Amino acid sequence: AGKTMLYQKIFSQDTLLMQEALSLAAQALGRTSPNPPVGCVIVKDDHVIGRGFHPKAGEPHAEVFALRDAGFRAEGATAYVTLEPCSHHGRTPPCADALIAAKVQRVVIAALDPNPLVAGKGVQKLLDAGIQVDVGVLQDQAIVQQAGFRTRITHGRPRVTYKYAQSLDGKMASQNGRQLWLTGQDAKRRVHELRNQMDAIAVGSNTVLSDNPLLTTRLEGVTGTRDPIPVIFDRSGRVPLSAKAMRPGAIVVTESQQEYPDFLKVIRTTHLPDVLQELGKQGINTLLLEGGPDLASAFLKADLIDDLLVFIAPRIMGTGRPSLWTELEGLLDVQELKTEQVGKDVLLSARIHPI
Ligand code: AOF
Ligand code: ZN
Repeated sequence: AGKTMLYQKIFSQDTLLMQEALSLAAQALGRTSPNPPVGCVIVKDDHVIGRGFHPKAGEPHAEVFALRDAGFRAEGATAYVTLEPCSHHGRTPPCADALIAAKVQRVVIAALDPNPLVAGKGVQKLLDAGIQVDVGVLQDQAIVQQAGFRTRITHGRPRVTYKYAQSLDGKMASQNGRQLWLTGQDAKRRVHELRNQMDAIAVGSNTVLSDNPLLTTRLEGVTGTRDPIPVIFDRSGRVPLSAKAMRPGAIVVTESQQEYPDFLKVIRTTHLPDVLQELGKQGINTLLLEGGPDLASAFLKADLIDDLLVFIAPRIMGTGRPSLWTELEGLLDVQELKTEQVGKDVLLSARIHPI
């Protein structure tokens, strides 16, 4: 019994410290692409002596910030990292080498790095240097946090989350196709929190032409927010440059041969698998699909929706257009269906593709 209790104590301490590393990583969600969000905590004699997270691609990795914070005290300490320390020379030197040089005694890792440049080689480097390595603490949470990066590394495209709101009777827009605002303030805030963490946001030309959306992050009382990159699906080039979403850095996806100013990026195909591969090449890890039922149905038909976030408003619309209308062969089962109350609305989340 004594042994079991000791094990549980150590185990729960690992969990708690990895939780802190995950919270650090979360501060940079939506800011690190094409890199993953990563957090690191360095612990000695039950005290946290160093904290760090990867703030942005090109900047040092999480481990380096945490080691700098800990200084010489890192010798003999334990490092908790949410992703396997890298073993390669990328924009920065290998973190595994930095941990070895700092003489840490043990490294606890939440999840291995799927990047073929790393993929187990980081762990091997640490083991070869005589460091104790434990992998898998809060692995599921880490994988969810790194979902976009992991999808891009393994499939070459961003992870796609289709977010929409529907009435209690499953309608999204009125009969004439106009989108109505269905949900309450809390849901709206949640959507802006989401935009703050997603790399890019996809909309169709119908949405842009009828609503002229800003597609920015607006969170009252929150500083340091950032806007996702608009990805405007405009097959025949109908959206005018005066549309608010056509801001510098926006991506236009079109079959039209018209010229666009240099402040826009243009993808000259609307074949969805190709478009998404191109977005992946541009380093986009996460794509929030907000585009209305036409665009979303095309994504679904191409099997390119990974996750669903569905706000259900406590209102009935009667006649109207459903949120998805594409023809499927049989039923499409989703995984991990969860519910959450958000103000007066209900938020359903589900995965179509596992991470
Ligand atoms: C880590 N710690 O905090 C992050 C890692 O070009 P670089 O040098 O920034 O390397 C990017 C790759 O490093 C990225 O694709 C992923 O495999 C890993 N990210 N690794 O040890 C970190 N952000
Ligand atoms: Zn690294």
